[in-house]
Amino acid sequence: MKENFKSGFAAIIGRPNVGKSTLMNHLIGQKIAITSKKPQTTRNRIQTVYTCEDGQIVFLDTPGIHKAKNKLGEYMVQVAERTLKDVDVILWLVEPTTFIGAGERHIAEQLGSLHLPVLLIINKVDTVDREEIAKAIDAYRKLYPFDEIIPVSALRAVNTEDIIPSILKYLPYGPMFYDEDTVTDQPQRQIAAEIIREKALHALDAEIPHGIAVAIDRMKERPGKSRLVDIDATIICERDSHKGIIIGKQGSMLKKIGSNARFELERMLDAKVNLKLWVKVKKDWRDSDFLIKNFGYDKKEI
Ligand SMILES: Nc1nc2c(ncn2[C@@H]2O[C@H](COP(=O)(O)OP(=O)(O)OP(=O)(O)O)[C@@H](O)[C@H]2O)c(=O)[nH]1
Ligand SMILES: [Mg+2]
Repeated sequence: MKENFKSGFAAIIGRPNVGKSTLMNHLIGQKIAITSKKPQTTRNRIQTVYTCEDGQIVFLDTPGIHKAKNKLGEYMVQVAERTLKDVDVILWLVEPTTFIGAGERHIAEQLGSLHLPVLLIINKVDTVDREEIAKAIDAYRKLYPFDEIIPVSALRAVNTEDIIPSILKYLPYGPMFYDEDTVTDQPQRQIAAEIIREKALHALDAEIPHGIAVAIDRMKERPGKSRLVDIDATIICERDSHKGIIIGKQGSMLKKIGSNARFELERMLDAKVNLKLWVKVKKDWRDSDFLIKNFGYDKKEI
């Protein structure tokens, strides 16, 4: 390890759907956090590790900061806002627009009291022309005294190579927190549940995806020469009518979610996967303290 090795924590924050999880996966070179075009995909803090010759960055991907409409939403916003307090540098991701709304102002206010280095990452520059990027930079410059402003496209890997060196500038000198092979400390069961939830998010329309959770009931490798893992999981939804849609005509929707999830689970586990999915209704679970905790969103662990 180099004598002037740096290490520290970098929070990735921003409004829902701006591309936080896409960027984190891209920077560490592996898909750990699930992503989707629907807002409020990430529900927990997701920790990953990037190690290079010059340092180690522990990334903390967070749920999008939004106006919560239920207890799960409140939990998600708390996760994001508390993450800000224990890091060395903040990456604030935004869309490439000049529109700065109440949501952005709310984030800027919180950052003001922290006195931490803040890098503004203007993401999705592939969707606009150069002029609009320049206008967005100007608009945000007026909002907050950013240490750096980096326009990128996380999806198309444009200009993202500037991010790691910029983060390292603001980290203190220090030893590794994790050994250099570590990519994440998320338990495999949790990643498996998230993969299933992602496939459900992709397959389902409209309001239903927001109201689902996934619980892994069993995940066990069978003894034998060739690797085979049995996974039993339950998709929890909020209404009987949603259950019907998730199962689909003669089970077609559930089959689609299952086969898409199995494909990715097999890649992750490097084993054959025997996946069984069930669907259960827990009425308005997102407003029950007991149930949200039960499905892995525990306020005490924030
Ligand atoms: N065109 C374009 N789309 C992007 C880019 N980065 C992310 N996206 C898309 O934006 C959508 C949201 O991405 P996520 O990474 O899930 O966003 P997020 O900020 O983590 O969202 P939440 O977890 O809901 O807060 C997905 O459909 C991504 O493919 C980009 O650079 N360009
Ligand atoms: Mg996300």
